[in-house]
Amino acid sequence: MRKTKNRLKGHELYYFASCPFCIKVRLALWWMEFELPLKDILSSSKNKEALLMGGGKTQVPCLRIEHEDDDVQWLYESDDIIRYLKQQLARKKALRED
Ligand SMILES: N[C@@H](CCC(=O)N[C@@H](CS)C(=O)NCC(=O)O)C(=O)O
Repeated sequence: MRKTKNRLKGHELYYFASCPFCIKVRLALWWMEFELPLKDILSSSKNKEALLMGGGKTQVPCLRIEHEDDDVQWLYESDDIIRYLKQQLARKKALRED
């Protein structure tokens, strides 16, 4: 297994282990070598409550994104999350090449 290199600050992934859409997103995270806190909503009612209160529904996967202006975004839909992660990876690569 490759070593995790890219720490995603201000991001959390709400998920549960057997959810296929969550597995898809976690695989993408692994491929992109991103590291971020994982919030299991089945093993923790506190995590489930935070997702419901913040995002408005308990659907997973959901990526909580804390923007630099402290605005918080709750991004649902595995395809949208993966698209966002790809953008972040491209951004990080561009910054490294500067
Ligand atoms: N289209 C969504 C489907 C996500 C989905 O169906 N998640 C299920 C778990 S596998 C879920 O959270 N269901 C419970 C709910 O919607 O509250 C995606 O691609 O992320």
